[in-house]
Amino acid sequence: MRKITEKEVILATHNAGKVVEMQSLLSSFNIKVMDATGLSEPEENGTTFIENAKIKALSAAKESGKVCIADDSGLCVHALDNRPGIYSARYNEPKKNGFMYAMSCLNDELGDKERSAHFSCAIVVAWPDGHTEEFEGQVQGTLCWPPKGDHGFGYDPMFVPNGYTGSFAELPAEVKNTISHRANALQLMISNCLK
Ligand code: ITT
Repeated sequence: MRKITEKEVILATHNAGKVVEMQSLLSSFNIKVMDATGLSEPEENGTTFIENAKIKALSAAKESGKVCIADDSGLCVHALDNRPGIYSARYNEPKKNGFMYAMSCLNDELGDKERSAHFSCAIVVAWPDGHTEEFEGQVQGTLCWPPKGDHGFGYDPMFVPNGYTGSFAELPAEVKNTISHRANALQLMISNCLK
């Protein structure tokens, strides 16, 4: 497993919610964490979270010449064969119509089917020479309706993690950053590549 020995890394994401969480999770390490401003957004044409995270991390590493960390994540609803999954950012075009609309469509599609779901996150570290390290994390929960809370981002207001009564958008950021799919994947990356 290759370690990150460089003093700077780039978070290869254009999602502001992910940047906030990843910066917080990496804040205790002696590395400068930079955002992806100015870097292009490659087409995410992979078929898994890992493949898409690899596409984003490698594209950013080659373009910037620096170590890059990418996240590909999404909500997998069990009664819908794990959809929207890797298509979560494109499900009913939340970037155009807003996440309230996407969540409402998801709730309608689910109807009275069973409401268990998980978030999945792939974290890929890529170096400019093409080397990559790959990690995955998940968190299990249930979808609620109506959505509740105003923290976090994306589908957080309708996701209640197992063992809690509040949604990810109601729980304090410190709690989400301890139990989330992203926290689990990043902790694996930290143990293997930073410590
Ligand atoms: P980048 O590709 O630039 O990182 P993106 O938003 O397009 O940004 P993805 O392709 O990985 O990222 O899509 C992830 C989708 O899943 C997106 O719609 C998120 O809102 C949603 N998602 C991922 N993690 C989430 C979380 O912790 N809470 C709520 N929604 C989440």
